[in-house]
Amino acid sequence: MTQITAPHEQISAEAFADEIRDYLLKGQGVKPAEAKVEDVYVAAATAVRNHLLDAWAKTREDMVSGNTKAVGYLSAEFLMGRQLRNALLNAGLTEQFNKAVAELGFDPHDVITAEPEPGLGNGGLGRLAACFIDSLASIGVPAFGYGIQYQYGIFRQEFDDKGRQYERADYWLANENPWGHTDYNRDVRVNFGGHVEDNNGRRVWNPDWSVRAVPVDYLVPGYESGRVNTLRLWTAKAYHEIDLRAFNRGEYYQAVENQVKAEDITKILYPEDSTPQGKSLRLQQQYFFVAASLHDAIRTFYPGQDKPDMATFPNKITFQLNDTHPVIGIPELMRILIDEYGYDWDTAWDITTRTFNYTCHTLLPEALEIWPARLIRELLPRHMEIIEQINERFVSLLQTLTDDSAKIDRMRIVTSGDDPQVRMAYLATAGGTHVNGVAELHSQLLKDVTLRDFSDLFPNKFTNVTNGVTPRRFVRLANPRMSDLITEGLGTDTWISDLSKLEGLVPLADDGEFVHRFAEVKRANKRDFAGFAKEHYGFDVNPDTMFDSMIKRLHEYKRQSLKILAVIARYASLKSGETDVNTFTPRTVIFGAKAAPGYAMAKETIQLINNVSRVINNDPDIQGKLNVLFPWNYNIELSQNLIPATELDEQISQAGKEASGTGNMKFAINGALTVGTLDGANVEIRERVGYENFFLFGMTVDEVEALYAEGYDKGMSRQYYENDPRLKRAIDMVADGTFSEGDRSTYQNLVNDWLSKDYFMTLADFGAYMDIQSEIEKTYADEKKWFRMALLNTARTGYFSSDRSIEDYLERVWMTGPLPEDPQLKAREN
Ligand code: AZC
Repeated sequence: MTQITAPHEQISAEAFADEIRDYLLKGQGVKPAEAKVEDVYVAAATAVRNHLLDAWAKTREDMVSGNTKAVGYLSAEFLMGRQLRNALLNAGLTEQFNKAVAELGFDPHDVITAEPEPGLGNGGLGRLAACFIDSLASIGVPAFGYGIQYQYGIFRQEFDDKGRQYERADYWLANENPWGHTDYNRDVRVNFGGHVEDNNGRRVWNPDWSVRAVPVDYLVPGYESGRVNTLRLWTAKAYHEIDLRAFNRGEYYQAVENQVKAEDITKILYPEDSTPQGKSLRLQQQYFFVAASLHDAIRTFYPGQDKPDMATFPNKITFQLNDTHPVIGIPELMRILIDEYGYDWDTAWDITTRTFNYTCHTLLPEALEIWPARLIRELLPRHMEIIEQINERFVSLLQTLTDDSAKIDRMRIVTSGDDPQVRMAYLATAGGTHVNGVAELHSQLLKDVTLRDFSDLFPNKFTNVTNGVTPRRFVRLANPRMSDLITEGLGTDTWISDLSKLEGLVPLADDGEFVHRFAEVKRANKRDFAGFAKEHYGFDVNPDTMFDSMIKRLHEYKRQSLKILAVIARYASLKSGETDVNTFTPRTVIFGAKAAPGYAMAKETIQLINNVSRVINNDPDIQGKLNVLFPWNYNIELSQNLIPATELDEQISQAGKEASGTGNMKFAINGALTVGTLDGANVEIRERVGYENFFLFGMTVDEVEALYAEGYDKGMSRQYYENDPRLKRAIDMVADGTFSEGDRSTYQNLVNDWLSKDYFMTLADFGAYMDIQSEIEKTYADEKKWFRMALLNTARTGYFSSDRSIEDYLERVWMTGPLPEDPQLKAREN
């Protein structure tokens, strides 16, 4: 893609300072001398936003009038992180901002950090959506991100004095939100409940209640592309705010009941990473944002038309279903086409299946959403009828393709029985054109295991798009020192929009001086992180230790417990003198992880990590050589500070469970070495960086399967405990109260699980994990070797840019045709 600099009109720092002064007065009502840093943040954000508005309008105009199919990315989560610095970078205004703010007497860093972080996502899936919309805009693809503006994002995690997690509401909208423009004039009515009637053969849905969907628009500026896309997050409002008669009777709660019911829909992000709960409200959320988005796309592409030619809809926009959360969009589009526009079933089905594609992000069966048919019928009676018909026709189709009735039964979208269930992943697979996994191994396992029957009968539906991460936020912004060094090494900064250029660093791995400077960058980043950790958490971090990080949601399959058991084992051997404190490689082990509030085992693991940290960090025998840090409330800001400082990244999930991982990509690009299993995108990272530059350990998918077949989870783990004294000692310490002030019951669930079930085979992989850690320490002792390996990780992971992922979607899934001409390029040519 053509990239040119100076995308938006360029202004001087003085002019930018004037604009900030102007917004301070007009927006905040203050002069610079009276302004608080929060005022300056709002004013500066407003100024940047205003600079993007022309390009935003132009991008929209080109999208509607152009011939390029647009992309609608439907996602219940967008984990954006703070916006200001990214907007400045992409708009080319960073320097002006720095100078202007300083001129007004403020520290640019303070202004940047005055922004609250919107946490509208749980983890990988939500962050991926945010990376993708950055890349779509940077490549210049006309696109909408569609989602929900939750009033409360992912909970704020805190730890109590026993090291237990507790959750606080994240009221991120407590103050002004200069980025989101609430567009009350473009609201959409979303209906629920009621019943369906027959009217001369036509089905008519008479809903019972409605909610007003109001869009809040966020600008998504591309990096030097001149394009500004839209992230449209819907918020729920009531049509009837207050019942005055009830109020006058003194029934204050009843008076606002409708309002509460409506606004509850977008009140809070479900804080689970995988298992669905709170079913009814969650289904309401899903339908709410998907229905609003589909209507929005129709009115955008057929402005003012009562009877649009919807056969052209799939040529105007293609909708990507980010996991199963938006899959209710399939029956909704069918309903719109049949009930609102009068199309026959076959035409409607053809349009619908050409409009949607589905990305699956999991391999855990429990994470594939399944809705009770009775719940869907209650909330969306017409949709349930349509789903039943889709199911019947699908079963008929299957009967023409196979005689295997057991297989047909397994593939039913609506299960048979007294309490039928709707399998959303199957509905998505049947109702869209393509299905993709998020890393090669994951896509293969989807075909071979999770959706095997479907891939047997519809092999062409399946494809892979390996995930990626945006180099703007996770390299250029997070790691400015390394970015400067890369630019110097390559003699250009074009790698920021074409990360494959990092390959040009490979020869520099044999340039001792360059490798030395690369190591210096890491050391400086470690010192910065030590300062950050002190300031935000009060931790004392010794930058002369190896920084070893494991940051991701807390889940048994990810195996934080493997890491903490290894730490305990190492601690025990230091205590007993088997490992010599004086020659041991000093390490700082850093965890970041939230547990779903109802996930007891995950919470117990958090408590254990915190208490291991307390005991080891305060043990004088260890002399500060081994430290465990667990900063609470892991979020995007913490990741941007920690990733550039990390030397060793832990990606140690049980093989066959992590769909892809994206943290693994961020770390490798930033020059950390990975210790990992052959799981998710680790496989591809290892292939690209070279086997010798990756610390591989543990069982493969096949070995895991073989061990299950032997009955591992029926009590075999105990053998591993009995046979490995290091493991036995570590588990015994957890059981005997070493990390619970003598209380033997605190970690009972964990210990019992390890010794009786251990479904994710932590114990079985323990030996290999300890061995690879020794090898890591040996390698680390040879600094030149380590940083040569680290540099090769950076040089060879350009593939994991989300720009590349988007290019793959364009080619394999969306097939949008040629992109519109780059407006900046055109301007320059003229
Ligand atoms: C995650 C996967 O667990 C992770 O492996 C992957 O990298 C990421 O999606 C992006 O594809 N899945 C989720 O976050 N799932 C949910 C429901 O949050």
